[in-house]
Amino acid sequence: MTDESMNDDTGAVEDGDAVEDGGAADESVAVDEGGAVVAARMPEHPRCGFVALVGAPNAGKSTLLNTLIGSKVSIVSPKVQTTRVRVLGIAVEGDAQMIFVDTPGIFRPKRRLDRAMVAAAWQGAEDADFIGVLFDASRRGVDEDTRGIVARLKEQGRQAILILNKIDLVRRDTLLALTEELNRDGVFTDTFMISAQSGDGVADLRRIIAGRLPEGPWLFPEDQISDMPMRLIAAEITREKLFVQLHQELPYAATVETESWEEFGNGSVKISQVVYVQRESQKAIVLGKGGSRIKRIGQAARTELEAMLEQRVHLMLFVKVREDWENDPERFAAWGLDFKA
Ligand SMILES: Nc1nc2c(ncn2[C@@H]2O[C@H](COP(=O)(O)OP(=O)(O)OP(=O)(O)O)[C@@H](O)[C@H]2O)c(=O)[nH]1
Ligand SMILES: [Mg+2]
Repeated sequence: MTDESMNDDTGAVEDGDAVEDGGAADESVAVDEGGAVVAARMPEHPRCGFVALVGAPNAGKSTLLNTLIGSKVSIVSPKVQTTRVRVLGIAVEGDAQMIFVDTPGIFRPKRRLDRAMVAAAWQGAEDADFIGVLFDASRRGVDEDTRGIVARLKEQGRQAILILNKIDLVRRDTLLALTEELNRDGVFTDTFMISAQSGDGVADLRRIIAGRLPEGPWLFPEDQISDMPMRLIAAEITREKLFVQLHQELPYAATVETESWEEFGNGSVKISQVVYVQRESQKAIVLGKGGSRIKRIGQAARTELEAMLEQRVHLMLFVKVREDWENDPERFAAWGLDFKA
């Protein structure tokens, strides 16, 4: 069965053990009955809220999330449809705890996975106290996907702020024309012009958002920056390296899952992950000559994981063919996506 095919070229050995629970690395939050965080610093008049970042694919939502919280929690790539799941990034500004929700790009879905991603993005917006719509200002004009987002917000009677991103790439007069065009529907209360990459304008954006969140207790400890379990973050990091190092269509045919997570007494950790592809030919591409490609991907992922976890990481990557992973309910469940969306 191609399903079970293992790759030995990577130098990785499977230990054959049952999948370990990576729970040791998962963050948990202590909450009292009212749902508020206990034993954390809490200002006298706390404010707290969910801020959804939505927009067309590639607008820079994940880059902005990372810049807003000052740490990388969401993966970024030059390709569209990088983000597949809803990612939370948490930051404190003054008395306010801002819980930013990075969402998959919103576009016209074709495949089942696309539908689930777009549904997750809208769910993120619906649950939020505050919505920021990102637009890549370096595009030639306003695209259909962004028009659709603005129209739907208008239909729902929801207000949002407009965030024109990538201003490092455009001239000022273009920005003014875009601002005018996108504000015609009266959906946006404010327009911000930023560069998520350089950080230009991001501090102002943060301050304004913090000031507008509703009063309420903080929901996470002050130093927590995400709610994503480490196993998932680790898989996402490897997927980012796949996206960046493999070109053409292949990235969309691949997905990564963390199978086991084993902490050792000497402070190191062994993480085993499976890269699922849809065909044997794709497996060969991911492996590269003599396993050289997967090795480079693994090295890049390990370097980033070590910096993030501040411990030594042994990363084992296996490549398996699973023809229909895109339509496998189990994969969707692992990402928190709705299979029936
Ligand atoms: N020049 C420039 N590039 C940016 C900026 N913000 C993001 N990018 C680049 O735009 C590309 C897409 O960024 P992402 O953050 O992955 O975009 P996204 O909206 O999360 O994309 P999806 O998850 O696919 O919907 C990456 O190559 C980023 O480096 C910016 O302010 N300036
Ligand atoms: Mg993204």
